[in-house]
Amino acid sequence: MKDKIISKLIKLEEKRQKEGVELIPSENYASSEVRRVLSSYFVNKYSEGYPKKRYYGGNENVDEVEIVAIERAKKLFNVPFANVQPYSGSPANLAVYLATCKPGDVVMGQALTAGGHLTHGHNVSATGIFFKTVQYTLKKDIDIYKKQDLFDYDEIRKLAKENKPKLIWVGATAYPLKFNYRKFAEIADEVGAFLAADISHVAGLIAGGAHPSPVPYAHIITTTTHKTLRGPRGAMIMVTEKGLKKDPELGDKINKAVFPGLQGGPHDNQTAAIAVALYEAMQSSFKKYAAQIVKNSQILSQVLIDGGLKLIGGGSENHLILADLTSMLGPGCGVFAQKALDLAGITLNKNTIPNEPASPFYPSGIRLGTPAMTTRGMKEKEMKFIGKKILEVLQIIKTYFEQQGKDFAFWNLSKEERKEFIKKFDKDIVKNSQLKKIKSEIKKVALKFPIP
Ligand code: DSN
Repeated sequence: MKDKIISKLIKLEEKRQKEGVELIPSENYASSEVRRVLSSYFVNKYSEGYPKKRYYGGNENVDEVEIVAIERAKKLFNVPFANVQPYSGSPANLAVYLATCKPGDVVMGQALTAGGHLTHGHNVSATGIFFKTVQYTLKKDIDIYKKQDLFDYDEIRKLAKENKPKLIWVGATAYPLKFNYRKFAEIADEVGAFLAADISHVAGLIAGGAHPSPVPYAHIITTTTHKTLRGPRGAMIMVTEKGLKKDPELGDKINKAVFPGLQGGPHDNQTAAIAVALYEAMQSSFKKYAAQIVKNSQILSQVLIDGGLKLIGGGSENHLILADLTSMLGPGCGVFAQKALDLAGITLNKNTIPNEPASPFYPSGIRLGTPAMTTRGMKEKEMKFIGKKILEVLQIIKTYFEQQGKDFAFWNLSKEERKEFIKKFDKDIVKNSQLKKIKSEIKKVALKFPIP
């Protein structure tokens, strides 16, 4: 490659990915076929419009690609309509608003701090700026570390009846348990709202039969294609039979919202890669993959619980684990775990926990998951190893905190002191010899499980 700068960065990223353990639950490794298709000649084409109705010529192959992708999506998820053009999850969700609501209409979704997504109506998102949003949270005054449905359906119903939303979202980015789509549908039906299920996180599990499907209950389903579904970055919007019954024009409205409502030319290379990912998800091996993701998540959860960590929902029923670090490190300390684990070659993200005692800027939890490492072939033995290493890293942070004095508590520091303390932590922790040792252990194991 002539561009030495980018070439070097690609090599460094390849090394980082190969030598590390990837636990960000929304990430995965696309197959080499999917990656190859992304750089195919389809990258060069413009094709505004839909199959057989394009604004430019030369789309005879693109048309076939898009038709194949649509048909595979419909078959895999058992729906009568699919649009495969959204550039990614956020524009897909915005298209749903455009198709079902007018600016200023009331919409309802799960609060970001309770595990929801920005595009489900958060006030900094366009969805919260152009629409009147009502946000529901999780149950309060319960033992959130016990396995139980954490949604407060009475409260959600009350909010829906009071505010009469046009659109209700179900789906999250940080919820470790299965969704009861039926209960959300009952509420949406009672107030005449569209129910949109954002299955971005669990789409691969649904496709592989390891999570219930919202198809009988929701009117609209959105999903990214690069998380558990293991495709390229991208998204799809589907309409169910129930959705078409509520509004026979819903598919057309979704199409118009995506193009020309929000987007220009679809990324045809991405559409082709989505088609390949859907083909892969239709194979019987994908069922095994989906089941193994959940199994791995449960094993990893148990190791963390046995090591003294408190997990939201008492463990995991899907691909995702949300751990509360307050009892181990105090409130606001997710950032230290993320940083130290990064140095140890384990990637995950800091995250708010339900009833967050600190703040979204300094969340008290970490979010991790198993889709990526399951793709690399890891199973029970490796999950136990990774869980043990995570606990060791957390212990290193705990010891570091103890060295700051017996009354030290990060969350008691002033705003300025917090920033200074993080800088000091960054400088000190990078020299920690135990972390360096863990990183080499992680690398040794990671290299045994190649990236596709
Ligand atoms: N960024 C995604 C996630 O990590 O869950 C959501 O958009």
